Amino acid sequence: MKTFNSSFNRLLIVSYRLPFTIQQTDEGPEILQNSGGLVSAVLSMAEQMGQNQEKSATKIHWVGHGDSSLQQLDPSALENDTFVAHPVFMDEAVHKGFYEGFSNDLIWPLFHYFPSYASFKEHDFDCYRQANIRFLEELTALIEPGDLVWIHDFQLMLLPDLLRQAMPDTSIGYFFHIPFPNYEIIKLLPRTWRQALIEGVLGADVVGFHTTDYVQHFMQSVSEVLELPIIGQRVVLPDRSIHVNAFPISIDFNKFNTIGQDSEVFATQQYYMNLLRHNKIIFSVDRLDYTKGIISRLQGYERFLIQNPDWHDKVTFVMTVVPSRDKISQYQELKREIEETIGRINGLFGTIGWRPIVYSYRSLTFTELLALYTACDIALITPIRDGMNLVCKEFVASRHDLKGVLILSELAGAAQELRDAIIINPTDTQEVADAIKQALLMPLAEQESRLLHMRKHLQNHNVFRWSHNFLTAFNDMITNSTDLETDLPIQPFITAFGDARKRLLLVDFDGTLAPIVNDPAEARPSEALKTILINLAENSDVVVISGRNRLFLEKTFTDISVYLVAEHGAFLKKPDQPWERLDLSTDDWVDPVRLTMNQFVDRFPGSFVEGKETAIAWHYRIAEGEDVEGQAIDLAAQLRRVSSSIPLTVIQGNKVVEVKPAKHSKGTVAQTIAEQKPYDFIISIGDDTTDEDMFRQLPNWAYTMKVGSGVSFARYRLARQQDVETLLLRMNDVLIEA
Ligand code: GDG
Repeated sequence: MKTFNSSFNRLLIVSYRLPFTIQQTDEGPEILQNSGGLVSAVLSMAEQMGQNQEKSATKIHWVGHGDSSLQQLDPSALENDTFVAHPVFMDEAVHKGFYEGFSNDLIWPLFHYFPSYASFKEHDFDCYRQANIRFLEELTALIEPGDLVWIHDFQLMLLPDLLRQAMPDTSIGYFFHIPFPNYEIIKLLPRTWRQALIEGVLGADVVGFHTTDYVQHFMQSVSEVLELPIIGQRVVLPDRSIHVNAFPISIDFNKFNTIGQDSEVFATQQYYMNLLRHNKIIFSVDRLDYTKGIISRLQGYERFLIQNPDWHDKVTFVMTVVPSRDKISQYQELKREIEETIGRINGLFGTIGWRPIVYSYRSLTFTELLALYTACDIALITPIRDGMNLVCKEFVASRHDLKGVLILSELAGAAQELRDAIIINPTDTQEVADAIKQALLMPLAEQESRLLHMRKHLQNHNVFRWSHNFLTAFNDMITNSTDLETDLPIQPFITAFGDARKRLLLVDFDGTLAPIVNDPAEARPSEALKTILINLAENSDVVVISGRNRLFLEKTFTDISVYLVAEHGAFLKKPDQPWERLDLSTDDWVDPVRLTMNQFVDRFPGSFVEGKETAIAWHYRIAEGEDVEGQAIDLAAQLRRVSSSIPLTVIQGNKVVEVKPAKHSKGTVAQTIAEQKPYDFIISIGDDTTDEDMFRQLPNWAYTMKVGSGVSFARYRLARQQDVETLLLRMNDVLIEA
């Protein structure tokens, strides 16, 4: 594995928020670094990247939104030993539409599966784009060759592609901190927005999510929205590919483990326990948000109190809600509902000496937070949806005493890792009530064993591992960027090919041997590929199997000793022999089909009809007009109704609708050829729908390969047309070595 510092010069982090607060001191303003997980992770990355470098080179540049007060500051005030802050300023109105509007009122609710809270405003999307462009302007002034730019979160989904367009050689990473929802949710976005957001993210070289579910959802959207091929963890573009994977974020385990034992934390913890008369403590802390499941948590606790009167006066729920966005009516309403519910529960069950819920609406100091993590008997973390949730990980890490129980919602990303928590569904009030009771009664030995498992996991999967894995994915991408994009097990395949005695290669032409071009007459295989085919044909039977007519194929493959199959199997030409016509059907169907197709030529300028000897095709690759794709489907439907004395096949291919007699297909001819000799190695490669007949009709041990995306009968996949050449080259090399 390459080391980080061999690949990158400086690290530039871009996130909506700068992780600093500015404090006025006697010496003037000073930046104070926040101590969040991202900052710790980034600091460790900087250390890894800059082991042998001058200190100034290892400083991390952090680009984030700055409010206008920062504009007055001297730039030197925005730098400390580790960081240089680069505030991005923008017009207040743009910021409002970008942050409060598109980010918080659309993406946040939608991506957390609250579509009814989402507000779709064109103006906000416009502001979102403008704000992303403002970030771009700041970045382009900053970037130097060799820098690694790591962009964070849902506020900056357009930025990776904007940066790729502006500075194509930049190394760009992107990490998404909230859930990526399934395609049914993404589909709610207007087409142009969803396309822009997904294309935006794909500007990066490496894209990270918290869980494999989010990765799958993203990949599904990539394939539905942009129809791009996906091979394993890569999205394949014509000129590069993007590595997409799960990198579950975590915490600085040692920090929480150590501070959990700090004397000030201990004193505060004892103070709380005394105040609460050594009752059992249930603790929760969340930002005020509808995704956090605060109301259903309260309902679960209420149900527990109703069903377990013997626990009254013996348990206290310490619920802290951290103020957030409470100027917005939806959040004000949520706050009111939370406070009413708490008031009702306390009124119903409380006594002069016992408050069932101790509620505060404020932020805790770090010491208070740690004191509550270590004082509580139960951490009750029940979001309705959460990208990861770090609070539950921090609770586990701070429990060096191996006491306490974590109750965790299955809808938090963290539930995929912390399997030894009591996992609940937060909307199931009874399940929450039962989990509270189970936790209160849990024997110490079981608490200890569950915590030990979870702590061991977090010790290994800490925030440093997260950033390390992300950077490693980067290095691997760069090292392997010219690799073949395929899911084929290459080594066994090459060995099988080299060892075979009788080999058959069946290869489609357009989109397989030759790239797709606007004018079909211009399609050509590269000279390098022709040479490979000439070499391969010396030791194997190579068949070019196409829908093209005889003349075109013969002209394209003059002097190459390959078999040619024209018009989807209607004609066969063996090396050095004349053409054989395999299809002898009547042609009473041609005229009505041509007539219908000509009507479409009139409607869509640029499209044309190609008449072959046994087939007829309408090509619309460069056709102009509305919804050509939809109209092509209509044409195919009309053509299926044409009456004829023989059965016909209507093929909807890559920008072409074609009609031919049903009797012959690439499948029938491939099967006939495959049965003529005792082949012990067969490979067939194709990209189009007609190649599916071939994949279906060849023996199931044959290596069938689909080029590009889409459903297929093929066993394997090659991502791009260029991969065909790379694969054939490797096959050729093994024969030369032998
Ligand atoms: C996004 C995703 C994902 C909370 N209250 C207080 C306080 N905190 C600290 C906690 C923790 C952090 O804030 C909250 O962690 P989350 O995991 O909820 O993270 P967010 O940044 O809100 O949200 C989330 C995360 O990104 C990371 O990718 O896990 O799913 O929504 O560190 O300790 N800290 C103090 N007082 C408080 O009252 N001092």
